[in-house]
Amino acid sequence: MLRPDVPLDVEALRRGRTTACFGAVIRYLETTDSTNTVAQQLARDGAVEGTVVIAETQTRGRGRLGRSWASPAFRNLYLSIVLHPPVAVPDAPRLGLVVGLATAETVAEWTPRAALKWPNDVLIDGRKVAGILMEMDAEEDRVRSVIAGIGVNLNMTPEDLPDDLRGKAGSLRMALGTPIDRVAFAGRLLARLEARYTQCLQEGFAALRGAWERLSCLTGRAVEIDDGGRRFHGTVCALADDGTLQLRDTAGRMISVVAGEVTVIDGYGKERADS
Ligand code: BT5
Repeated sequence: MLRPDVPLDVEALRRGRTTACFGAVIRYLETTDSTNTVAQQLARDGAVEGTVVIAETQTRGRGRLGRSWASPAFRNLYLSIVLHPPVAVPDAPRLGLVVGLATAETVAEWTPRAALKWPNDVLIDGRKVAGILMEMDAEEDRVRSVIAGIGVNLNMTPEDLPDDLRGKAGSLRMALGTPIDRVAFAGRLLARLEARYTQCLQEGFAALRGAWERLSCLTGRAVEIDDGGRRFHGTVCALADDGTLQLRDTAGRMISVVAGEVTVIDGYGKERADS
């Protein structure tokens, strides 16, 4: 049985670190409003790249567009990482896809049923198990910092789920039927994040596109995408080298979507073409 209140062994995480930079500094908090807010403050105070904030629970865990992130204590992973990417402001949003890929690849170490839903949700059997919140601090054309906030539902049980998330959210434990070692997961996540982030900076996002596509559960699916004003309908063809989603609409025209909420018209069915 999972004991409900066992803190994450942050010393074991530090000792087992396999990265050069990510997680060299870890700020561990039992409770906070949002790990992204703490990381933003640390970045403003000069925190080095790879500084990590982890909390056992968040009182105001954030999703995108003012949405909230359910953060029950001692169950899951709520982690933010300070980045100082040497990229132009318009290129920074693509890093969200990189963080999503690394997160999905980590989940895939535990289950081959892991899938990516553009832009960066991680699903198992159509249920969301991880979400990413990227927040940038920029001045004119210079990126000062980007905070990558990652929430992964590791040991959450059905009883931990708020009513509105039932049927929509899941956890690795719910999917696999066994408790998940949070230290092992966090260690692998930091390793994969550092590897993919470094690769993206050195080789460009296009080098990661194939890996992203292989985990995507959207390719070939009929979707509706709301970009906050317009609605696009079409079939997902591919992810472009610049991170935009390529749709073919009913008239056969190709559309590039930069950002938005995706609804899959006929459900997920089979998660990935190869699973
Ligand atoms: C996200 O937003 O998916 C980004 C979530 C990022 C959370 C991390 S935790 C560490 C760091 N600190 C923070 O304060 N945030 C980051 P979005 O795509 O807008 O999805 C939000 C929606 O997901 C909500 O409106 C719910 O429908 C659903 N949701 C909320 N909590 C969830 C959970 N624990 N698991 C699965 N789905 C959830």
